[in-house]
Amino acid sequence: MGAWGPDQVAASDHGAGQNPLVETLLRAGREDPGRVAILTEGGAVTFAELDALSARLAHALVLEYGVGRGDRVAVQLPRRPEVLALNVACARLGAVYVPLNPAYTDREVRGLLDDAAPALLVRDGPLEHPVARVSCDELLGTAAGRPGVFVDEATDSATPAALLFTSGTTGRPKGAVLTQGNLVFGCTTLNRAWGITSADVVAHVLPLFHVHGLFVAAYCSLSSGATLRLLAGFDVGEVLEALGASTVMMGVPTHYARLLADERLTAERVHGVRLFVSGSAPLPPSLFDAFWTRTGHRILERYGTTETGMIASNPLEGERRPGSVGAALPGVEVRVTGTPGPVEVRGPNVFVGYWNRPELGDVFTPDGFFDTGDLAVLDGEGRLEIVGRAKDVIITGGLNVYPKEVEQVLDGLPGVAESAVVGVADDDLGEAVAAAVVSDPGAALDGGELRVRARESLAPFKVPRHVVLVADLPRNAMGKVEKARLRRDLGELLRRRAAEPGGG
Ligand code: MCA
Repeated sequence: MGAWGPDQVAASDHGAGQNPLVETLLRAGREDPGRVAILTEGGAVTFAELDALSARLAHALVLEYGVGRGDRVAVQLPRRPEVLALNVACARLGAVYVPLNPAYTDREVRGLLDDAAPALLVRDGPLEHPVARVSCDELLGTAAGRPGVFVDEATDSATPAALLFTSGTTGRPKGAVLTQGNLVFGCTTLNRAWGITSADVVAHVLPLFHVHGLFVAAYCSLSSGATLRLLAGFDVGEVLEALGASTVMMGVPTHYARLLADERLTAERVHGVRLFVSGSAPLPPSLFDAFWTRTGHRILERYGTTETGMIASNPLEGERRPGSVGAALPGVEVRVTGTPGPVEVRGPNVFVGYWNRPELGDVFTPDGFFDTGDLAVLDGEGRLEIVGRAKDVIITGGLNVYPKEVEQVLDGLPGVAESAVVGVADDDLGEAVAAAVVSDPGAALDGGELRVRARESLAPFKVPRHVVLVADLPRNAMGKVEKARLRRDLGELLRRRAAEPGGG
């Protein structure tokens, strides 16, 4: 298998009167419904309220918008507790949740909607697209008068639950189909591995449209009956304040670098926190060490991908090694052939295929492993060290950017003959997107102007931070752009520029 589409979704098995995802997410809360599930600046949502709101939303989705089992529901909303209720509502219907980054441009969203063909888009602003659309407040208004209980669609672990787009090396995003089973396995496994219980308060600073923020941080919290402290964004002062009353934080290395850059981060301030988790991008050992020295905490680094959820983790008890992402999680099989070799994964965490992409063929090995595209060394004790990527991807602030997608946009701008995009080292973001651009003969290009024009087509995090105009691109004898050399040359140039007086 490997290509998924509407036919497969409709044909997936009906379960025996159960819905594993809804039961997993709401079970702990139902045991103590008065407990706070989500805490925001605006107030608290109890588990009973979350349960009832998700039921009302499920009624509204069916009755007003005709959403049924297998239908996609695209959601492009800012972080607010109702987004989690909407996600649970989709699970109640056996529908497929399609989260979209609010920072995407309309061009990007239209492309994803054409592919996902959702029954409904929940988004606050207008959009030129034939899809049925409703704003979050309108949907909540419609849901308000409905019953707070709902007979959940019977599903099973094979029922598709989410479609998450990851950009690809060709520049065309691919939708990874994750099942209810993938998501249930993911959060229950992590809760055991990291000891998350109803006694925890999880400081939540991540986007709610990626695996990390939604299926790891939020799902671990909800499914264990913990309290999710949903912060408005990543304001260091507010995060430090929240950490004073939290027990767990999950973040990307940029979050930890930003906390460290603030002298208010002290051991006393985070004395109630028992666990800091990092993922989505490599955690530099220097950052691990500096955080440990300042706070006494050894950040727990773990590793995963959109297609596989979480794969490996450093231990809760025992040695957390800088530079290592730890051992395979229980129930997950990891295979690395070679030193280094590609990380291949098999298990209940692994997605079922890409949406509507039969041309990709079977994306699994004959014995059912998925190649993550990362390169690693597996040591004698089963610990993984990620040493590189086979895929041409830049990880900036925990977000993946595929150079091809950016190059296609730059190449389409007037006056641009060609471009090449690479990641360069960046203290804050880990890597920053940088572009080398060759102009058409006679064209007078300006880097700042190119960034503005690129921004019209690309979400801001994909827009190159650095645009360098060059006479030509470094190529090998075959005429292929030498990305490694370009990365080195651009890195050096940018470092020199930053060191000049007034640079930076
Ligand atoms: C924001 N900007 C960025 C990034 N984020 N530029 C490059 N890379 C980024 N990651 C841009 C904004 O568009 C803006 O540009 C300027 O930087 C400042 O924006 P601001 O909103 O203030 O940024 P921020 O709030 O400081 O965001 C930085 C951030 C954020 C907090 C690190 O990027 C973030 O939340 N990252 C986490 C991503 C994540 O959850 N990844 C998980 C996916 P301008 O000034 O031009 O407007 S991966 C995953 O799920 C896998 C499976 C896993 O293992 O976890």
